[in-house]
Amino acid sequence: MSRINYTDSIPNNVDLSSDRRLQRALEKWQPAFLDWWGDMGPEGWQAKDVYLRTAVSTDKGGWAQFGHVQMPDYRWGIFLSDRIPDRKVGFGDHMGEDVWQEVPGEYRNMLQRVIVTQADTEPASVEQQRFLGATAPSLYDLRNLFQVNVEEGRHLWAMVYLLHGYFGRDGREEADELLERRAGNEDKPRILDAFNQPCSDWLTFFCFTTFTDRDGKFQLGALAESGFDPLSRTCKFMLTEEAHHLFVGEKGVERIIRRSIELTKEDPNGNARNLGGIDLATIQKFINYWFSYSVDLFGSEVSSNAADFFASGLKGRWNEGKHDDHVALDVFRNIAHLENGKIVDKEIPMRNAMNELLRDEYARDCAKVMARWNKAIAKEDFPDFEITLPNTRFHRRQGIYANAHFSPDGTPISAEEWEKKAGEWLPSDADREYVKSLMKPVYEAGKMANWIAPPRRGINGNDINFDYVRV
Ligand code: BYC
Ligand code: FE
Ligand code: FE
Repeated sequence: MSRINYTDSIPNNVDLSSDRRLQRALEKWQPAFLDWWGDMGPEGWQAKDVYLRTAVSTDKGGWAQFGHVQMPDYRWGIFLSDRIPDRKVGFGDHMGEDVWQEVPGEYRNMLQRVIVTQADTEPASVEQQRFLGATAPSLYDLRNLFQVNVEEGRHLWAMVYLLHGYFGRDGREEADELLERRAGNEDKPRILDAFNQPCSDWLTFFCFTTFTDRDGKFQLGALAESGFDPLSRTCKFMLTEEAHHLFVGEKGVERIIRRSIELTKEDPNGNARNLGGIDLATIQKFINYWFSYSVDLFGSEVSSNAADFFASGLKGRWNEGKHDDHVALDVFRNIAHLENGKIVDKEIPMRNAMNELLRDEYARDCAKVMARWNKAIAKEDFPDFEITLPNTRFHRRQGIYANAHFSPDGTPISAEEWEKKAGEWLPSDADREYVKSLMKPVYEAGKMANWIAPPRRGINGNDINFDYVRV
């Protein structure tokens, strides 16, 4: 099962050719996808050879094959992790029952909405990143951008397979609409806020792949627990691709930090900007911005939707298997609420707090990234500076903190104080302009833009000066 069939027009490991109707429906969607990719995918690079990895199987280890391909020839397809025999629903009201191979009728709408929401983020991110190829700091980075882009395209395929395969005509209509909404478009925006924010410079790209792709890691992890088996299996394989996106983000920011420190030390006034770098204060602001937009993606702290997702067995917790109690009834957790200007804990039924539980896991993982960045800073022998993660209450537009103001440490503050301080905490227009002014392409193999340190090693055992993209 796990080996992928590349002779079909749509590569797959789901024996697609045995279901002619589904195959035909997907083959009709395929040209629409390719048109969308042509219009909204990486601008200006479609006819260049890019060193990309393609999945050859879904087995652990060694699933990827590397080679130069032009992006429109990338073999997007449908790759699910192997079915686990006798798998049971692992949580919620159906705990212990056989997992579903077809959509359970009573949960059809809910399940479709979750799949559409997940699906919508994938093409959105490609749209947000489509102009970055014009300003890549190196061929190595350019290749990584395109790798992320083609895989987000594949993630769209993963979800469209579910919509076409299990939701009939409604699913096919949703699949069409996924190609019609546009990131940042006022009339037909993408569903979730973070996916309508501009991503027009590389510091933003690396923060996005660190923090927003990391929401993907945790949402996919929760959906990999799903009692709807096809969703679980497809999310499991998506997670293996996701790991590279997180690597690109984390190492990208780290390289900008390292270079920033070098330039700070070199400049007599200790300001990296004087030598064409990005100062650490600005990097911190971008981190604050993307962390806060990404914590919004977990939805409200108190959510009946989340309770329903869990109860129905459609969306579990992170590492559900590690919990002792998989039913989560008659248990509570405290969630900090703002009341009359003060933070007070309130007991919330656990199922209604599922978004917050997942956000906690996410924030813990982000804190580990900060620790690794701070270790890199320490290695550069640069005392007295640490990157910090803002509190999850800071700068929120979703959930129970959305209509109030908090400092980065989570303290409630007045609207006036927010107005005064926001410029110290979040990128100002001038900061964005400055960062944008540095974005000049470097297309010579092995060379790096001045504001970023080289990576420690290349991709797939190749040198840094390998021709990752043939310009
Ligand atoms: N922006 O109870 P609430 C990825 C809506 S990233 C706008 O608070 P719920 C990727 C919500 O939809 C992973 N709207 O939240 C990363 C609801 O609207 P409706 C994406 C928002 O429903 C990088 C209303 O507010 N995957 O893969 O418990 C590159 C109240 O809902 C937002 C998923 O998200 C927001 N930030 O949970 C490429 C997994 N937050 O329904 C790819 C699937 C909430 O009343 N999605 N709303 O009209 C879900 O599980 C849930 O929909 C959410 C929201 C966790 C997002
Ligand atoms: Fe994705
Ligand atoms: Fe991703």
